[in-house]
Amino acid sequence: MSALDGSRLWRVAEAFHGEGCVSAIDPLGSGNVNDTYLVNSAGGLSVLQRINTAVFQRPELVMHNLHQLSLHMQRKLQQGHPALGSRRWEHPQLICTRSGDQTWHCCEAGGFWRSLSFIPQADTVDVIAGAAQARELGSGLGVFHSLISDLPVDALADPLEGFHITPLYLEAYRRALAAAPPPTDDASRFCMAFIRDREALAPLLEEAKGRGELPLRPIHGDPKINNVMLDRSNGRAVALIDLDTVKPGLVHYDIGDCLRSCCNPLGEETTDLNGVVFDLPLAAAILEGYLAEAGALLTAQEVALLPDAARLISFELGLRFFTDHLNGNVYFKARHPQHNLQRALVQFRLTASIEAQMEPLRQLVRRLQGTQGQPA
Ligand code: GN1
Ligand code: MG
Repeated sequence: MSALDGSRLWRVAEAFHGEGCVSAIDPLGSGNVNDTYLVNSAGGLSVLQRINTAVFQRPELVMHNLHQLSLHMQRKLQQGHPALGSRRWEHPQLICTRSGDQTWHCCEAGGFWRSLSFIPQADTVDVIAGAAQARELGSGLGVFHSLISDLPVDALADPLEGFHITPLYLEAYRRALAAAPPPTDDASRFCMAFIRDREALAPLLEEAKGRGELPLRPIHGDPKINNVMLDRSNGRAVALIDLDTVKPGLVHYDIGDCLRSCCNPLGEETTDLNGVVFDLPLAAAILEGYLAEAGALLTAQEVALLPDAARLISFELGLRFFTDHLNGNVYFKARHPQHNLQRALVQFRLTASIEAQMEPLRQLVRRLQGTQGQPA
């Protein structure tokens, strides 16, 4: 996406907040797909985002889902919900444009924009601080799943077809490889060999879904570590943000993404490949937190495949990053030409570390399943 010059960006913000009412606009967060800004206006702080329409080719479907989710969450927060207890919980609300009550604004000079309420007194982290935080990150995802568990999947559109369908990423990788002479550098050759050795792994979740063993549920789609907001006063999870990928899917995509992003203590942007490990005690804390909130929703078959999900979603993200590297960095924002290759190597190291600990991870899940009582 091309950058938007300052005065145009200002006019986009004014479309939501009124002419002359915006006092500051600053870049926010570290998202790999959309552009995000913190806007200070007469109404206070808000979050302005340009949806990447090369990725979300039908952004109106994203907005449809956000609206459905928002109505659902408003009801839940008004009625109260057992998952919340004394926990503060917030949901980003859509802010309408000044002219008409559209929840988005199309700017001729650049794209599809929307504005969301800002969650105050809360922060995100890119790298995990320890087991207590891991437990909260898992709890946050569990609370979110619990709150949306009765949002009917047919109320949600599919704004990103093929998202988390690993065999389709494998096909896209093969197309990218076929489009140009194969790279010969050591890092790329490592990635190609790593993928070749694990091709058979790709359909694991989709085949279980096809056999009717795993139900479609409403999911977040992208609950990585920095999409969970933590209350500044007590560190408790207070909101899930970045809701563009909310759609019907498998809980495994979410739990796998949470595990792969939280249990990699160096974070996904590290360049210290030798230091990349999957930290099992952190995984224990995340799963304890998650299952305490949402364990009762899951079937025994779903729980049994959680270790495989951690492995597969790490592998899948490595495959996605490497494919994007081969394609010339057209999907994930890259700060330098080797950035997505570097990110792929991190995810493959992480996958290998998970593989080396598969048996203890399975034992951990069995132990937690036992302490949860028998799921449905
Ligand atoms: C992208 O945009 P962001 O950073 O929230 C991607 C996720 C990846 C993540 C890896 C729509 O998320 O699937 O896991 O990068 N989002 C989309 O950091 O592809
Ligand atoms: Mg995202």
